[in-house]
Formats: sequence, C-alpha cells, structure tokens
Amino acid sequence: MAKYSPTKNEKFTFGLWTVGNVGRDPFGGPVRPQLTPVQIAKLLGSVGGVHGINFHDNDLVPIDATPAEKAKIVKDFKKALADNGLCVPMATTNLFGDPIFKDGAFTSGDARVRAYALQKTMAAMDLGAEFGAKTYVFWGGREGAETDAGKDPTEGLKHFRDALNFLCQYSMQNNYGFRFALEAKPNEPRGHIYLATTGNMLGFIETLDYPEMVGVNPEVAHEAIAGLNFTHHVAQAIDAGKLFHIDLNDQVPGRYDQDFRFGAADIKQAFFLVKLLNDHGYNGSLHFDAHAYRSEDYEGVKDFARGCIRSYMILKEKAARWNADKEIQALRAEINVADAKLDKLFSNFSDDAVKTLKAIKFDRPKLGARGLPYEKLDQLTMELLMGIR
Ligand code: GCO
Ligand code: MN
Ligand code: MN
Repeated sequence: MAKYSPTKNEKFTFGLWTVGNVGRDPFGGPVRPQLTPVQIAKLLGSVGGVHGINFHDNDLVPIDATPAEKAKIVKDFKKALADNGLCVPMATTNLFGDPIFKDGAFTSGDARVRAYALQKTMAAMDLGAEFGAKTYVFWGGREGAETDAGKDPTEGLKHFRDALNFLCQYSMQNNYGFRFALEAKPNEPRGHIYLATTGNMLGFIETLDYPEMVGVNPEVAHEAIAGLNFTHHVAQAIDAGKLFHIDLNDQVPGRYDQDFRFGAADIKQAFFLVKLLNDHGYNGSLHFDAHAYRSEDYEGVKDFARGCIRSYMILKEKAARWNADKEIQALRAEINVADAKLDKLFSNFSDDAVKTLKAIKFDRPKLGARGLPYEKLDQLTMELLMGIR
C-alpha cells in the first residue's frame, strides 16, 4: 500500500451513505447491519488515506429527530471526526427519500412541496456549514418525470432556477461561502431526470442569477448510464472553470445504476479521467460515490474503500509514466502538428487574417493521406495499463 498511499494533494472522500450502504436492492433487503455515523467515521479512519466524509442531512440526523436528539448526534459525530482525523468538505440534502418528493422537490408541480424543499435545504445548509463544508451538492434524483403528461418541463426548469437563486442568496446572507455543485443523472430513480447530463447543467448554470457560485459535480456512472464519454464531460467542466467536485465510481453502460468501486468496470476510461484531472491540476475533493458489492461484510467494505483509493493512485502513477514515455509522446507529437503562425490566424480575427487564410494553398490530398498512428499509440497505452510498460 505504501507505494500508492495518497499524498496531501488527494482529498479522497466517502459519503455516510456509501460506506454505510447496507446492500438493499429492489430484489432483496439489507445484507449488512446499519452502522451509526460514529461507526462509519471509525471505519473510514481505519481504512487509511481518507480525507473526509460527506453527508445528506438525513444520513446524519433523521428527518423527524427532535432538537435535543439532533444536538447529541452532531456533538458525537464531531468528536468521531476529530478522533479519526476526518473533515466534512461537502454536504447535501436528501430531496428524494421521503414520499413528499415522489414527484420532485424543487420542480414539483405543488408549490407547497417546493417550499418545503427550500425549507429543508436551508436547514441542511445550516448543518453542513456547522461542519465546515464548503461545497454544497444538488442532485435532483426526483426532479423529473415518467410521463410528460403531467407537467410542462420548462416550468420545472424555472422552478429549479428560482430555488437555486434563492439558496445562493441564503448562503451569502449567512456567509457560508458555499460553492454549489449540480450533479446530473439521466434516470433512476425517475424514468427521466431533468438536466440529464453535465453538459445540460453547464448550460443551465449560465441562466442563474449567481452563476459564479455554481458549478458541477459530474459522476462517472451517470454519463456512462447515458452512454456518453465521461472524460469529455469533465473536460468541458474544466474548460468552463466549473469542476467544483467529482463523484468517482464505475458503471457498465446499459445496466442498472451500479455504483461500482472506482475503476472496476472500465479501467481505460478511468485512466484517461485520472490523467485529465492530474494534467489540469484539479485539486478539489475526489469523492467515491460508490457502494461495496452486496456480497461483502464490513471487512469487505474496507477492502472496497481501499480499492477505490488504490486504483486512483495506481492510475495516477500510470498517467505520470504515460506523460514521461518518450515513444508515446513522440506519437502524440506526430498526431498533433503545431504551427504557431496558423494558430495566430485563428485566434485574432482581422481583415488581414481572412485574406491570409484565403490565400493559403493546402495540399488536401497529402494531408488526407497522412496516416495517424492511433493504433500504435493506443496499444502502447494498453500495454502500459496492462503493466508491461
Ligand atoms: C445517485 C447519486 C447520489 C448523489 C448524492 C449526493 O446516483 O444516487 O449519485 O449518490 O451523488 O445524493 O448528492
Ligand atoms: Mn449516482
Ligand atoms: Mn453521485
């Protein structure tokens, strides 16, 4: 393990709901006993290399807890965090579990449900702020529809926008310093969830009153469920300066929502993701939003948590090796032909640039006939990943 131990640059986090997942699925009940938040903190402390632990309001405080019960839970959990060297970088609201949210929270057609969702989120933000969280995630699991017969989807967007605008102001009013991270998912638990991909979220953010406060929380499995290239979505978020948080796990496309251990399903895509994050100096939380297989007891859950961390660190080392590999870099250079003069023409529009560009004689057949060594490059990448390079 020592060789692949996290450095202070890797802020690995887990959720109370992920390591505390009891293995319930639509076909069977729990296979592991429910741990208390204090027990989960202890478990994560014993894993090693874990930076923090995130929660939904009701992972920590039951929805119907009395103020006295809440105070005790908060006190005990703060002590458990300190005892195990953990912090809470991110908090979020459970806006999907209670039956009141069965047809949406912020996008519900019922104004009373929308108002309750706001009230619940303000309380959850208070709780997150009390633990020092600086990132606040919005995952709208129930914000969607099975049929569009009931609601105009543009109304849902308006309601969601109003809620976020209100909550941005609430954060500012209280000096919480939250950055909001919107998490897209195409489906599950709803048949269709609004704003289905990270790209949708990026477009939507620009329509908000405080876009600078709002970014995204992309999740590997969610773009994979949609059959999309996750790394490209993360790249767009990086390009827009909006990668505020990331949920790492794995998923076989076309299957149920699997939440596998990071790297468990598609090691190549995980490699390009880790490489992208490191090439661009991402230094936010690396949150494993994944569950241990249902076959596991809590020793297995620790194996799962260590596996997530270890795979990330191994892929990080592979990415550095890939970047330093002379043969690989030579092939990259062959594919990507640089020409400072031409690039300058693109970046500065002017009459001259147009004239120059129009006058250039390109050898189209020659450029078209040029072989690009992707086969070789990809095979070298595979050999590096397979451990013989
Ligand atoms: C899912 C989501 C959730 C969210 C969580 C934090 O598929 O259920 O990924 O795990 O990430 O609610 O907002
Ligand atoms: Mn998910
Ligand atoms: Mn998630």
